[in-house]
Amino acid sequence: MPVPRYLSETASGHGARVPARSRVTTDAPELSLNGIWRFRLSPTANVTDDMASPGFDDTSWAPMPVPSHWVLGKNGRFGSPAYTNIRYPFPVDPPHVPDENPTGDYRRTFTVPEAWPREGRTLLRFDGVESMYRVWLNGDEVGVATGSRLVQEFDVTALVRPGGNLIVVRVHQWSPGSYLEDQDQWWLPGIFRDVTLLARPDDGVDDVWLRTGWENGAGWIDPEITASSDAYPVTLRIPELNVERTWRSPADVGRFPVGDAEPWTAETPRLYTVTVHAAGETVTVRTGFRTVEIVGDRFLVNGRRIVFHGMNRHETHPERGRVFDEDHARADLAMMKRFNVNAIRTSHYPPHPRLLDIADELGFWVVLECDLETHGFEAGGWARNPSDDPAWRDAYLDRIERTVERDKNHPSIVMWSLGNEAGTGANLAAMSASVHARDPHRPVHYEGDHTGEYTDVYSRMYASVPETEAIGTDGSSAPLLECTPAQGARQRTKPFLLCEYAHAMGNGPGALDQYEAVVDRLPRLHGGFVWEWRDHGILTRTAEGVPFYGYGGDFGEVIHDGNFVMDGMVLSDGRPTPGLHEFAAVVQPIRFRFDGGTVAMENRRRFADTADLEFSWQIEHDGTRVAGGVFALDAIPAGGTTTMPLPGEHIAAEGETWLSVQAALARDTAWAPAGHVLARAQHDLTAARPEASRPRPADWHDAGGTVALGIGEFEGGRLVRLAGRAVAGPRLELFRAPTDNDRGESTVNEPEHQDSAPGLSNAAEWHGLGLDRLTHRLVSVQEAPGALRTLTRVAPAASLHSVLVESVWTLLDDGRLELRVEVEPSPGWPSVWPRIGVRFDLPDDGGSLPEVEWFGTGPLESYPDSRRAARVGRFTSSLEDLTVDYARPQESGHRSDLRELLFGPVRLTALPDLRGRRPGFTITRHTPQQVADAAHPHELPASRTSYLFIDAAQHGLGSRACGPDVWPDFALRPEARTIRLRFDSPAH
Ligand code: IPT
Repeated sequence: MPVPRYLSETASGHGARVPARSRVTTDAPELSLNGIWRFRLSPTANVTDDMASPGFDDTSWAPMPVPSHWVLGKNGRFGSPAYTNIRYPFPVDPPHVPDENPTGDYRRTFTVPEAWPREGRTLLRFDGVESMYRVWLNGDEVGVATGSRLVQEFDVTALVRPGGNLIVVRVHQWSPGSYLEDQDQWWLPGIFRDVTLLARPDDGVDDVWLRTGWENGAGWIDPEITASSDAYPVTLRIPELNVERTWRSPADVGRFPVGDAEPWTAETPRLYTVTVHAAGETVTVRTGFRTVEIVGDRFLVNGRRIVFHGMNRHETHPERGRVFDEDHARADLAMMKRFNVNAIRTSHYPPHPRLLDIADELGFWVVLECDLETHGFEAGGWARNPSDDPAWRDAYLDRIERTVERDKNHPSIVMWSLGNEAGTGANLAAMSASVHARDPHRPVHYEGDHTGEYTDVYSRMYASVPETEAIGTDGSSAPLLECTPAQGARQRTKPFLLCEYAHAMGNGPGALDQYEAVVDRLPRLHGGFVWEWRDHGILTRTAEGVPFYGYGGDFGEVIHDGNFVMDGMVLSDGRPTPGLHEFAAVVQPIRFRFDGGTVAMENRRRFADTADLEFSWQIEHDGTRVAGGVFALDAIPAGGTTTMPLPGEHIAAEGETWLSVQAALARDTAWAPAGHVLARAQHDLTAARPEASRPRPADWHDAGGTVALGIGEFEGGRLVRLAGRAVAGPRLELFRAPTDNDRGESTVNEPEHQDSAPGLSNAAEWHGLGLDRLTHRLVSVQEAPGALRTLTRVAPAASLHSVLVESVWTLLDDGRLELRVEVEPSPGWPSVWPRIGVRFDLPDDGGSLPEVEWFGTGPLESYPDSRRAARVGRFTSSLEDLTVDYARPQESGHRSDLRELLFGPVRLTALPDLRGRRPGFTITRHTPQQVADAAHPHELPASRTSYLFIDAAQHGLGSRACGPDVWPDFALRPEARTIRLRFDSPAH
């Protein structure tokens, strides 16, 4: 039984395939074939097709929902999901795939209703099947198709019968099409989108394209209607605008003005319902009026330059995989709006068609990408890459045609993208030409066209901040990737965007604000799309039944790419990460500037004024609100600034005084309730006052026994109790559980980045130096009246490098206990350090886990290059919520600039050092060494101890998992540091 011929052909299909057309709402009959089908899985493609015949007995087959992926939800009964990033999970032997090719057969019967029209055609539509499938109806073959995330219709008029029908679909996991679908995601075979039977009246509207524009303050429509002459007269109506146009024949159809229309933009997503009525069918389209154009190096919508504050969005769900769920998708996009996201790149394939309706409605700039990636050829220098092989040309053209035709009516789509990481070549150029011929009103994007031969915008991924800046700078002759000087000059004549940047894997990304700053300054730069929106974790269970989100390698894959599939701004369970909060703060639509007694409020939106927002202020003394109010101001026009006087007379004599201002939604929207804060800023009003310094006690003498100082008890120089509670410490800690960025080996380093060796991760350096395994030697313990001092030498095994730590405890006149820690590294430590801090161990007091209260920054974690979302205030949190469950455990929970921390009976006050730097704190249930050893959250050992870290400094985050390392200003190099803390017990 040889495998079928189509499994080694580059063609996109055979049989009764019909050309792609727009997805619109119609009153022509439709019958959904979603539901439970019967299913059988074969391990190879060498199987007879006797199951296609009506007489075949499928009673032993299993039930299988359509849409679904057969590898999900059945505990491995039908195979498992598999994750690879770039590598093909089969031999690179195009266009062939192995005979070991999981093949799923689907069967079901359905009844064509009595009322189904006898006239006209009947089509069978598949919205998405991975990766190649062959269809039979009532025993006869209908056709074969491929293109997993692309719609395909077949003409089944001659095969469908009134009453009962049998449909059989054979799906192969691997096919020639798989070579074109090497996206960085799970391989998930099956019929995963809808299957629908469609009645097509002969006098209906086979296709409609409402090309619209908005110019000089008015809208227009230039319709293209595909219908037979029997369909005429055709009438187009927009009831809301009192528009009605009737055309007697195809020749009459043409462009006309729609004077009273309001424009559509992502900020003002004004949609109009349009009906197109023909003799045999009425279709409905939601349209918007907007014009996209490129003028010089500016990307304009309705005449104004736009900036993409975007996300790369894959279709992913922890239980359903890529199966669409409208509520989930709407919630996803509503969350994007709440976090100031204004653009989506549909990486790396067309989403379910409904997603675009939601994008039109909520308002996003969409870059709609074709289902195309051949990344696995890169390792071989792109040899045999289909993108430049004439044998694949038709397949490429077929893919882009199906992409554009289905979605061409959506106002949200402002650009077509040919695909992702497919090298370069003639077939991509041909795709671009076909889009230009078909839709001259939308530019073509493709990142891999580095020299700019066939695309309209210059696009890059993971360019560093200096490189991005150089791209945007007039007159800069800095060389551009793979470009000759002439090609570089051409690229600099185009609008620029980062189709991927700020790789959001694990804890990070850093430097979002640095990118925003250059985009803000250089108008050629049009922002970008964070990689990526969501982690792709798949909900699974350990052998003991403990649920967790699986990543590559958790499903027995032969080759896999680990947790590289967990690089989202949103965790698998839907929780936004601190990185997403940072993004929202960096791109916030209102910018505040404090100057003397005023605050200037700038509306950074391009189209919308601020009539939807309420601006307010409040003043806090040491984190407690003492005054507040609403600013009475008129709507600030798009791009405008309003300046208001600051409320003045609330500055406290003691402690800190902070003014906070914010802009919040005045009314409910489709994506957030009234009161949702879109932008905020703070201003320090604290009155300057000198800090009284303490004399250092003299008369030290050696000591060692039990010592009591205020609320502190010491044994042999070591702290053992604070306010009666068991405590151990302080102990120097230089290690943090490496973040995914710390583990990154990316060499996208600018010459400025001298801190890490190319190709060697920070984590590897830290382990090599032994920062994770420091040993301690108590050198001396000394006492003086009201004071205790220890000197400790800290160093890793086999190392000449060391750190001297002096801890001085002093009882102050007011009864508080002060600790001063001096950290002094020996000279010559190489590499950056993860942190410089001390650890206190707090074994459980037998009670429940404490709530923690602090005055400092919050509410979430922050790091030197990611702290725009952190504000000064008083916060409380459960211990559990202080850290983030990244899919792979790693450093988390550092809160910068601590002033005061309350845990149990103890109050800790943190003082600034001589340069005004305050320490940050972390409280977790695990040491960094334990966290570094766990591959999943459930692997962390049960713990009965809380660990408090007070860090004089932490290394930045960067995005080196795939992109630039930590910017030098935020890199932590070995250096002497001082930590000063005071302890008391408010209850005592
Ligand atoms: C880039 C891919 O385009 C994207 O799909 C994803 O894999 C991302 O990287 C990393 O998560 S390609 C990369 C090699 C620059």
